[in-house]
This record gives sequence, structure tokens and C-alpha cells, in this order.
Amino acid sequence: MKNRVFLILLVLAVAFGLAGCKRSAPTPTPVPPPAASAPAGPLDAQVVAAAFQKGTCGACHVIPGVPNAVGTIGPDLSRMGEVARATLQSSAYTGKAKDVPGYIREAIVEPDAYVATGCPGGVCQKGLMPASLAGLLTEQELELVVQYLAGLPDKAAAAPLPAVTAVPAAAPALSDSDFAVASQIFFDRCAGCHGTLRKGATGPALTPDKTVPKGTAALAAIIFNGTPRGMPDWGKQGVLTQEQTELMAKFLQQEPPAPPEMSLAQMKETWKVFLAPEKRPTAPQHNRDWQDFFAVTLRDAGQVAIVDGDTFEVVNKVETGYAVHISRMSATGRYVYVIGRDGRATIIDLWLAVPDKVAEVKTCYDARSIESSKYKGPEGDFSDKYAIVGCYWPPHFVILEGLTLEPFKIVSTRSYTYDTEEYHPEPRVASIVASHFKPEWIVNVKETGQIWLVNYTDPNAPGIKMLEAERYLHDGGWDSTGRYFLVAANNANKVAVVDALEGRLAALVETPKIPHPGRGANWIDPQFGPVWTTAHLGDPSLIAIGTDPQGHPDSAWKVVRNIQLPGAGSLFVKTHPDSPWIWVDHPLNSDEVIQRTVCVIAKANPTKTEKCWEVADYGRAVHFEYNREGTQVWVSVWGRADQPGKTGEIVIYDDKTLAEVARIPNLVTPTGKFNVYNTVKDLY
Ligand code: DHE
Repeated sequence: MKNRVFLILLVLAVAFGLAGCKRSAPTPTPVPPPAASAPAGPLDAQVVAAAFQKGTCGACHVIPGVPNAVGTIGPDLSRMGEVARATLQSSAYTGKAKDVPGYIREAIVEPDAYVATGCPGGVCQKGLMPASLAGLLTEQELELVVQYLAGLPDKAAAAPLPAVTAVPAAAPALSDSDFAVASQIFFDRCAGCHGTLRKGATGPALTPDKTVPKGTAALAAIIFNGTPRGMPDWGKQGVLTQEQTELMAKFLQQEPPAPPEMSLAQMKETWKVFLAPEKRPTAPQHNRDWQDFFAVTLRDAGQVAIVDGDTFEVVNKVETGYAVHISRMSATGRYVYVIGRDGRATIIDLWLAVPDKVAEVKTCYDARSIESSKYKGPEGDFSDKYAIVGCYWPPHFVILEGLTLEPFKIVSTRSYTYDTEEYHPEPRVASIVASHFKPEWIVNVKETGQIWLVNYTDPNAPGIKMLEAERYLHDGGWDSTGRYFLVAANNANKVAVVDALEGRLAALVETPKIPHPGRGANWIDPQFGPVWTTAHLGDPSLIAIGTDPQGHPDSAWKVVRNIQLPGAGSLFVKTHPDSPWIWVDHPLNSDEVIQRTVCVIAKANPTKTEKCWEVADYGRAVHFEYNREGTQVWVSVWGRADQPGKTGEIVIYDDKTLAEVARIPNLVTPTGKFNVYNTVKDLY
């Protein structure tokens, strides 16, 4: 593993160049061979600018002097001439070019000849640069592009090219049936990051003004190959075929369709109570330690497995929503609340002889979060009384009866952005947590950057305090005292801190690119005291933020540690108060070895990873959970539902020695795991 990382760094160091530009496209079209004698006369600025526009180069590259060339998918070409010269002299170069123009021409027409590494956000992806783009240019245009790039950086400063007005603005044609198929794929795979209306959030906006100038070939290449900044490589993963990536590239150039709304009456039509509260047992009907049960998401099976933490037996597999997202426990832990991506909420009773669902309801078409009411104190006992579902589409949250899931109150989150006060039609509900200090839910509204403190004392007339935080709020967790909630504003590279006791924003902390904590991890740093940790999707680092303003005021709400990881693409971290380790995964890294690698960092020496290893020889290692005692760590191997023997499993490690204890094999795409006791107690 270490050797591999070293190699990557070495290649990075010697070979910054045009390579992100240089890879096979999903469906390369034949590139015309260069003419024997290409014209090499003086550059006509207008014609050169038009050539760059025709080749859609600026969609992926920064090219000084070229109007609108500000793309950040391929390498920055600002110093292309210099970089080409240096690369030709380096031993890392694998192409056939002998001079700078030859190198650049090769990079465009034969992208596989040599792939450099300097894409924004990390190593350039294989196949990112579509060879078919060269086919868009005539030989003369290609030569003009080559000449211009070969002259950088000097040429741009000397003579910036004029803006070209003739934009090929029309989206490609799409039949109604193709449009319908693409809409469904978009909902299943893309809406989570880009928004149903494609206005952008974790991923960039994909409205026609942005996508049409990129063109079908460039878009298809990105969808097929992913980007180092976290866009999954849907084609390479085998999730989308080449035909489907091209279909999606065409779909993205059309106006986004407006999805339907949902009323309370429509929700109630889907509401089912399988076992009424009065018919449920008054004590557990089995002898298992139900507080050590794990609710395990079997993502592509649309099920949650209830697994016994003592015996590792799968006690039941409960049918829940499509692509189940998370589970949360009721205040007592007896009930598991599950939310599917399709907005279906399910409640599972762990006291039944065979734990099973007792009610379900669909509260929207697209959802990610669910929580229960947890407050018990002078203002009342709300344990297991209400539940809340946070929706992506329609953008609203719904309050439900805690024991039956009967929905009774919908609150729209359509509102105004916290900073510019502009109306946003799709502010989606991201994470929700229940405060222990007040009868309140903390509801994170992604696109407007507002954190809503929703008081549920009178849930039909909920009090809502709107805190101004930062845009693209996503996931987060409590500090060790349960007073402060830390939530990633992922695309703003910040973590917002809410003081749940005083009901105010305590801080906004700058982080590396795209923090993604899950619920984070709390531990005591030997130098800085209590800290909370996140890793990042867009940066190979794990940071610790001081969380103790009283005891350690100098480190409070500051990044006090930044520990290097083998790669970016991390989704989750975890620890336990009794553990010597902080665990971190990298499932969205583009390297398939790093994808299945987990690392531990020693709390006693939080300056480096102590150990990294591959959890399996396939799939992605994702998400951690401790058993009730805090002695074992469960890691999911997220496989492929269509690959028998490699659909996924859970690997269990001894937390002290890091030795493997057991495997629970043949699970279908396990992802999140939630231990009853730890989830109720917010232990992470
Ligand atoms: Fe998640 C938490 C949204 C992709 C597994 N995910 C969350 C939360 C949100 C969210 C808002 C916080 C819920 C809370 O605490 O109330 N997730 C999204 C997306 O929008 C995104 C980026 C894209 C999408 O289309 O859904 C996305 N998430 C994923 C995955 O691809 C994962 C790895 C597998 C899957 O289910 O598709 C995944 N998300 C999880 C898990 C948690 C989660 C396991 C809970 C972590 C925890 O420990 O609490």
C-alpha cells in the first residue's frame, strides 16, 4: 500500500501535463489522420477562438486568453508550452512525440499515448479526455489550437483571443421515451448530488446554459469516467453502459423536467400500520440482547438486515424503501426508523419475536433523513412520540406520529438563500438530529444554507428559528457533550457549529475540500483536548476541530490537526470513547485499491495514519460501527448486486489488536450500520 502511494506521488511530481486531456472516450469516433503539410501561418485570433469553442476545450480546461475557458476537470493549460517541453524530457513520458507541437497534437488526437497526472483535485482519470473531440475539428483548426497552446504562457499575455458569439446553443434531440428513461436514471443516480432541478449542490449545476457548451462527447466522458473531485465513474463501475452515458449527456442538455408535488392525502394513501401499538408486546419476545442489534442497510436489495451483535446472525431482513439510506433509533432504542431514497419511511419493532416492520408510509419521492423526538425533561416526555422525515423532493419535511408513522404536518423548505436572499425552488433537507436539551430538531436546509431549529412541543404549529450558516449543508454529528452539532457545508469547504443549548450558530470552520463526516468522531487529543473529526471527499486528509470552548478556548472551533490519508474520497470516520483508534474509509477514491482500504490513526499520536489495509479483494470499504461494548468494529464491503460471491459482506475487527474476528458473507451491498445502543447514546 505504502509503495503504491509513493509511486502515485512520484508520478505526480514528475509528470504534470496535458494528460487529463488524453484518454480514450467511451465511444471514440475515428480521428482523421493529420494532413501531411499542416498550415502553420500566423494565428488569426477570431479563427483560433472559434476553433477552441468548437472543440469545447474550455469546458474542461483553464486556457488563458481563450474566452470562457475556465473548466476544472482536466489540467490547467496555462503553461502548456513549458509543461510539454518538461514532460518530453522526463523519463515518465510514454508517448511518441519529439517536439512541443507534436506532444500537444498527440494529447488531443491520441489521448492514450501518455496520461499526465495534474488534474485539479488529484490524478487525471483514465478516459476523461474524449479522443472524439479531435474529430470535431478540421485539420486546420486542430493545427491552430496546437500552435496556440504551444505558445503558452507567453502567447495569451501577448494577444488574448476575442470572444466568439456563435455559440452552438441547441440541445441534441431526444425522443420522449429516451427522455423518460434518462429522467429515471437521473433520479436514481444523479439527483442526490446535482439536485432534482439540476441547480447544483454537492455536484455542480447541470442546467442547459452550463451543459450545452460542453457538448455531448465531453459530458459523456465525464459521466463514464468520473472526476477526481468525487463524481463517480458510472461507466467504469458498470452501472451505466456507454449508450446510457451518451443518453444522459444528451438529457442533461435539455431543460430539467418539473417533478410532481405531494400532498398529505397522497401520503396517507401509502400509510400502512401492520401491527397497531396496542397489539405490540410490552416486553422483548426473544432472549437476544436487542440493544446490541445492528440495523444494516442492504442498499440495492431495498432491505435492512437486523443483525445480532453477539452472534453475528442475521435475525431478519426487512423490506424497506428503494436504496435505503439511513436508520436512526427511537429514544428508547426499541424502534428503528428507516428512510429509503424513494421517501418511504419504515418503523421496525425490535421487541417482536422476529423483529419486523410495524408501519410504513411514503412522505416524498426522494429523501435522505429521518429522526425521532428524543427530549425528556421539564417541557415534557417526548420519547418515541414523533418522527420527522427530511425530503429532497418535494423540498419539505414531514412530522409523523412516532409509533404509527401517521403523517400529519408538512413544512415546505422553499425559501431564500441565507446570504443573497434569493428565492430557491429546491432547498433540500439534509441531516436532521434531535436535541437533548430542548424539544427541538436541528434541520439542515442544504441549498439555502439555513439551519432550522424546529420546536415540536406543538407540532401542528412548530416554532422555527432559522440560523444563517453556509450553503450545501449535508451531514454531521454531535460533539462528545451533545451540546454542539457540527455539520458539513460540503461544497463551501466549511463545518458549521450549532450551539443547541443557546440556539445559535457558534462558529464556521474552514476545512479542506468537501468535508464529509458522516456523524464525525469525538476523541481527546493529547495536546488539544476534546476534538471532533471529519475526512474529505475532495482532499486526502482527516482533520480534528477543537470542541471545548470552556476547557481549551485556544483550540475551540479551529482545525488543530490535519492528518494525511492515502487518498481523497473518504465518506466516514468513527471511533468509540474506549478505543485507541480513529477509523477512516475512502470508498469514493478513484483508485480501486484505495477504495477498499481503511486506515486507523492512533489517538495517542494523531499525526499520521498508523496502519492502512485492504478489507477485501473487491468492492469498496465503507462506514464503520462499534458493537455495544465498544470492543469490535464492523466495516462494510460494498460490492455489486449483480456479481454473485461479490455482492458484499461485513468484516468485523477486534478494536484493540485490529485482528479480523469474523465475516458476515453474502450480504447485498451493505453500506450503513447502526448499533442500537451506540445510536441512541450518540456514541461516535
Ligand atoms: Fe448519504 C448520511 C445524503 C450518497 C450512505 N447521506 C447522509 C445524510 C445525508 C445524505 C443528507 C445525513 C442524514 C442524517 O444524518 O440525517 N448521501 C446523501 C446524498 O445526497 C448523496 C451524496 C447522493 C445520493 O444520491 O444520495 C449520498 N450516502 C451516499 C452513498 O452513496 C452512500 C455511501 C451509500 C448509499 O446509501 O447510497 C451513502 N449516507 C450514507 C450513510 C449515512 C448517510 C451510511 C449515515 C452515516 C451515519 O453514520 O450516520
